Amino acid sequence: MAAPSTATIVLGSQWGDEGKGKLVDILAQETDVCCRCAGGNNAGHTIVIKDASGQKVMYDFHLLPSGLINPNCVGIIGSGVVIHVPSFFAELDKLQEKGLDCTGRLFISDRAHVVFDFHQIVDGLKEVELGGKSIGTTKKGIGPAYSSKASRSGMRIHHLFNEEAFATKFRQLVEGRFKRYGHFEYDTEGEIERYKTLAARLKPYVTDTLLLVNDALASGKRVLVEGANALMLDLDFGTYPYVTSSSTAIGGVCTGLGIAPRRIGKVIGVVKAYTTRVGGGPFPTELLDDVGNHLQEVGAEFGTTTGRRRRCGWLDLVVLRHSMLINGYDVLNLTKLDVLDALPELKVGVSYEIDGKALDGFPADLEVLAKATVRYTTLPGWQTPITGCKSFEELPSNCQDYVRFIEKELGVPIEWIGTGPGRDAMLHKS
Ligand code: 2SA
Ligand code: GDP
Ligand code: MG
Repeated sequence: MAAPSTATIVLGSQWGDEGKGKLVDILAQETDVCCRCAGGNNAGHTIVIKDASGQKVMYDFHLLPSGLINPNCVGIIGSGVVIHVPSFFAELDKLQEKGLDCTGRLFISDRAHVVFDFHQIVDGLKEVELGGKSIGTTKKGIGPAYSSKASRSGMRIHHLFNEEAFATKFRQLVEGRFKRYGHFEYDTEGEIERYKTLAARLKPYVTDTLLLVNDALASGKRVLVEGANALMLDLDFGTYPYVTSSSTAIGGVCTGLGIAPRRIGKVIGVVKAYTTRVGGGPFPTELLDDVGNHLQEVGAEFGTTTGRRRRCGWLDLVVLRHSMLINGYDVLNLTKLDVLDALPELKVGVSYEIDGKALDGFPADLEVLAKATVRYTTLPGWQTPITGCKSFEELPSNCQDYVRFIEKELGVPIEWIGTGPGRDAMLHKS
């Protein structure tokens, strides 16, 4: 029997949309099992590949692991994920239409929590209550579903299979929301009926994934974990309250899959060559000028799930050091370097200062953060397209210097460099 293996972990290091999906798809070509451990269908992972006839095909994954593009890869949705069952099927059907059959190779944890439509309605109502201080959520019901989980009133996937108990609990949950938010339009009995059909369709996918993933590791299978959202959106370590409601950091891998820390292998941080954020909340290196618009347009920075315009700014090393401290990246994947091609000079945020004194870490208190100014280092641009480059050495020297500067500042090697959206636009730097 093969020696036990460890899982390779891909995590977002900034505020999300670094290009995790693309790396996961590439790594999944050599992977047996690909897992999601946190978040829900708020996530959006875009993958651009060429089919056998050379036609461009785009996939957008939300709840399902991106590794499923490899037809031999098994997908696992772990207990830390929150699942909106109709969206799960919508995504599955869309993949099927594109010729990707997941039958028999996709499994959902029976311990995962369910996101109901009323969670999504409540998500919208909470945002309205917050007024000008709204989080800018995806309105997918993620926060309210994790709230139900934490307050021990949520429903897990296994609850869907006990019709009578489900109906009673479901009515109680909806009544609770009516008490809190006033009566909103909701067909409670219709939903209970709908979930009978959904549960029957869901049954073949549901299992104790805890055993599945641990068996895979014990038997030496190659296991890949796809992080969702990113470190700065982590419930504990992100810019709270402008965060998502799950543990997007390395800890969420253990709690969201039920694997021991010693089963964690290589941890890969995905770093966009600049910074973006979608939704509300602080963004110290944000550019509200033509350069910001340039990054947004050239980088096609629109939300994969909601289509919202993403805010753009310079690379922020304070964010990345904070991220590195918590996730302990072994290597990095620097993505979207090509988006910087046309810029004559590039700034990189190197420290935050208050009254001329550099802060030690990333501040917990957003009021402190608001008082800080960013100190930048300026590097020359390369003003040459890099998408066709096939090796690190082929990159213009200013571009190589930008990469080396980041490596040196963070003290972590950059193993891959993204030079375009396609699967083939990824350099492996030795
Ligand atoms: P939520 O819906 O409760 O998780 O929102 C809370 C905050 O988390 C942010 N968030 C995201 N940020 C970046 N990308 C995400 N996925 C989509 C994408 C986003 C989209 O891939 O583009 O399509 O808009 C994502 N999901 C959640 C969110 O903006 C809030 O700031
Ligand atoms: P994720 O949430 O981290 O998986 O990232 P998203 O898929 O939400 O957003 C990243 C976007 O950038 C997607 O549209 C990708 O196709 C695209 N992308 C990924 N890597 C690169 C790259 O190196 N260059 C360019 N130009 N686009 C990239
Ligand atoms: Mg995304």
